[in-house]
Amino acid sequence: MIEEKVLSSEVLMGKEDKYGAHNYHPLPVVLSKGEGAIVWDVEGKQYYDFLSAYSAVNQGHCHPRILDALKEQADKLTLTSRAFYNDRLGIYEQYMSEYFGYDKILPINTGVEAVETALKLCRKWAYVKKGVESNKAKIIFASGNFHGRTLGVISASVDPDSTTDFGPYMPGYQIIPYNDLDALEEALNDPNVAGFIVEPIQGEAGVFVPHDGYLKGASELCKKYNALFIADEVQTGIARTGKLICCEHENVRPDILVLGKALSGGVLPVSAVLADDDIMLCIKPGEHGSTFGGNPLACVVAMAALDVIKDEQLAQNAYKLGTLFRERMQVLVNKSDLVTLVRGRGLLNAIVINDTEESKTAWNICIKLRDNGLLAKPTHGNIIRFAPPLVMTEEQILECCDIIENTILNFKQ
Ligand code: IF1
Repeated sequence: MIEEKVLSSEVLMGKEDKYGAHNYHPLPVVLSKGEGAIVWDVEGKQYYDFLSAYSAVNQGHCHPRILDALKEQADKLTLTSRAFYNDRLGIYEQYMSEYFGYDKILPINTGVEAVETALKLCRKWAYVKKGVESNKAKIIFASGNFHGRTLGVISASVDPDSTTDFGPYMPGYQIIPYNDLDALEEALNDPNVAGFIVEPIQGEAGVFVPHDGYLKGASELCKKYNALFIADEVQTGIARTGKLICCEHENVRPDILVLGKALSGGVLPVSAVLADDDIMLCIKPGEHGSTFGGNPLACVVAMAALDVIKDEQLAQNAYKLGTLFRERMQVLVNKSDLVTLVRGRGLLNAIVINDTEESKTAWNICIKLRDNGLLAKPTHGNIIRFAPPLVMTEEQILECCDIIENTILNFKQ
């Protein structure tokens, strides 16, 4: 056990550099405490968290109701494996079925595991129900997607950082342009197509919001061609965009719904795939699973996390504060040559910096934002994503708008 004396940010970053894989390039800040929308570094400086662990702490850091649920269950039973039943899973499954309006849930752990589960379920449905010839099932993806880091999903990526030197790739995939219903209809016109998976807003790609009607159109085209519409709501779900799930903005009900991240309020990995019986029951006992999937700890944490979403009306808050935030950012766009546009829904937003993807401008702006007490990080080069916890108050979001505006207006390379 390493002695618990307080180590400086420099020492701790040095340890990560020396002993940790170099698969990240974090902003140079070392966090040690979080509460609500605020985090503190090891030197005690406080920041507004405008990334929310990529939308995993929608309920705010260390939400007391979620932690209480975790602590109470941790003293009883944490993991049984699915070799046996446990006294939390059935209750959780009913809770999720009623909360999201699907017959069944397949509980899993990380977002990418849930995406992989959805892809397997979609293929299984294609063979068992649609009658696609064995090993001929095709799944359509949107270019610019981010569904996680496994070989199964990077095989659908067009981002060289995700794909270079990780081949060979998964067969049976087709990648079409995002936000293009003609391209989708052309791809769907193939009897081997099992389904289409899409992020209702492409988060990592730079918070790309598709045109109004895209999700509705995509869902209707999938129905027309007897293919499954799969929504990857790992990042856009759980109230992040101002609705419980982002598809609700267009009254779309995905055939398969994929959830993760804030499903646990950022307390531990909990993800889920939801579908109705005619799809979900295509997978039989022994055909899919995971050691931790549906563990009692995850069940109670997720129910508490979703209770918080509902009881604190976080979707409504995200909708209201997101509108306010984009209005303030639009003022900044009009004032500053450095920011060319703002886009997003609810509290999933981004600004585009007026420089090349390869430039360090967005990164350097995030360093200044850090110095001014707000943590954010560029996604793809010149785009800065702003995704604070949904528990923010109006006063806090206005203070953060001031921080962003002052940083941008006083920014010098
Ligand atoms: C990292 C990105 C965001 C996701 C969507 C599935 C997953 C993710 C729409 C997989 C995960 C995370 C992964 C994390 C950073 C973050 C991320 F920058 F990588 F792309 F949010 F945009 N579907 N996104 O956004 O979920 O397996 O990670 O639980 O890899 O650093 P996971």
